[in-house]
Amino acid sequence: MIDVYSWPSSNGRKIHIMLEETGLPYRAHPINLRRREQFQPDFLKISPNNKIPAIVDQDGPGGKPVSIFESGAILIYLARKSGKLLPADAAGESKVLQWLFMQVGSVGPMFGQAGHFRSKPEERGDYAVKRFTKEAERIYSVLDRRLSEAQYLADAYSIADIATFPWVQLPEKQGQSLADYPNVLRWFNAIGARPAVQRGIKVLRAERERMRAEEQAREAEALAKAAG
Ligand SMILES: N[C@@H](CCC(=O)N[C@@H](CS)C(=O)NCC(=O)O)C(=O)O
Repeated sequence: MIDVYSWPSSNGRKIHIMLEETGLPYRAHPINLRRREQFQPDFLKISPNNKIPAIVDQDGPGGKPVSIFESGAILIYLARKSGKLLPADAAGESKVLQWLFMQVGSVGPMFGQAGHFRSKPEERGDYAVKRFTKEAERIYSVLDRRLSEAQYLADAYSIADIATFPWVQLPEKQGQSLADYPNVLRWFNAIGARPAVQRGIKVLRAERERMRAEEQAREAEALAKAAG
């Protein structure tokens, strides 16, 4: 059994999709980022960078529990454990890892910064908005060029596609439109149509909605009290 400590954000969804694709048995535990649960001491023990996702495989190497943080490392671990979505030959593996590392090193951080600065430009500055929007545009073009010559980021559907897909779900946050990247759009639709992906993007969503509703109710109660 694999315990996954996560939230339905872009980085969390990669692991939820991977678990659904591989069929490995898992239990999902919400780490509510809005409530800053990523800073709880118990979570820190398995995720030293205080970020989701993290997993504990109760049946790790040698039959012993093992905890893993960093989504790229988790994807590689789950691929090796299941024997799926990462080729065993060195050339095939290297191709997948190149696009996987491009996601964790470029797509995630740059799209994240673009979304962050664009969400409050008046407060966060025009220079940063321009810089990260331009970088997001450049990265979308790199992906589009690659996907104009291949169906998937590597030779076949792999953990590189799973890592990248959730980051392309809200291009408007980075000031982009998939209409401008037809090959990314074709790839995005093909991956989004996979039943395991559809199941994966729903993981922990109900918990997030329930927690949001609770927060809103608490805020409404506090406002009503303050109003007398
Ligand atoms: N490099 C990390 C990034 C993980 C990450 O940024 N997670 C976000 C959610 S998508 C998070 O936990 N944010 C909470 C925080 O920064 O306090 C990975 O790929 O796992």
